[in-house]
Amino acid sequence: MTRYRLHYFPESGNSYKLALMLTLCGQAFEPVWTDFGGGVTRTPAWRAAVNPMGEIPVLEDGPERLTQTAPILLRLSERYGKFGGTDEADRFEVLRWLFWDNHKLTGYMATYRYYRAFTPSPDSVVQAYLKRRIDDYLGILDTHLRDRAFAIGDKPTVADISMMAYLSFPKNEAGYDLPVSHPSIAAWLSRLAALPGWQAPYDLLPGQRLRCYV
Ligand SMILES: N[C@@H](CCC(=O)N[C@@H](CS)C(=O)NCC(=O)O)C(=O)O
Repeated sequence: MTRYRLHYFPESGNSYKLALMLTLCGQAFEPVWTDFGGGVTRTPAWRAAVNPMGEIPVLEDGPERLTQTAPILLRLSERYGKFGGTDEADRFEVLRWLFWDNHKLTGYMATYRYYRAFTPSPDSVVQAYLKRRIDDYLGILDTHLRDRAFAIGDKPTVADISMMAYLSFPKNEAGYDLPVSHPSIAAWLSRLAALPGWQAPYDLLPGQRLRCYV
């Protein structure tokens, strides 16, 4: 029996962050598919029983129920001595990029992709607004990665795992052809995908999928 149970849905890049981190640390987890599309995370019963913040993912770590991917990634990094950087300056950078990812890259990419691919009739003005934001963030990341192998120096950290998640889904969903539009990001994704044990999102997160409209 594994100590970890991951409440997830397959399209959730935030769930993929934790599934990938556990896998890269050689840890098994029990997947707990959640009917996000059916609205279960909005119900008072689910919020009372699983996560009062109403969000996926939730990681059960033995008797504890953990939410928010950034602190969970940091806990796992410390526990397994992996992907944490080497010194205090690295750790500051890891936090800096994790905060940026949660607020900007993941925050907008998750919203944009969901709206574009998994919403029946997206409003074109709203979609264009979200795309302008995400274009800016992808540009920032591409520039940062132009002269470094990973987000912080020459070794992968949890900041890479966090930032790569939403960029690792099939390209029709967000609509970016990254090798063409953001070559430094595409090269960085290839380096991460070469890590021993790496798996693609839908391989790590099985089960019933949301209807995709693109
Ligand atoms: N900062 C959170 C974000 C979690 C999140 O936004 N999850 C999405 C699914 S991937 C969600 O449950 N959204 C529900 C909502 O925004 O109402 C984390 O890192 O865990």
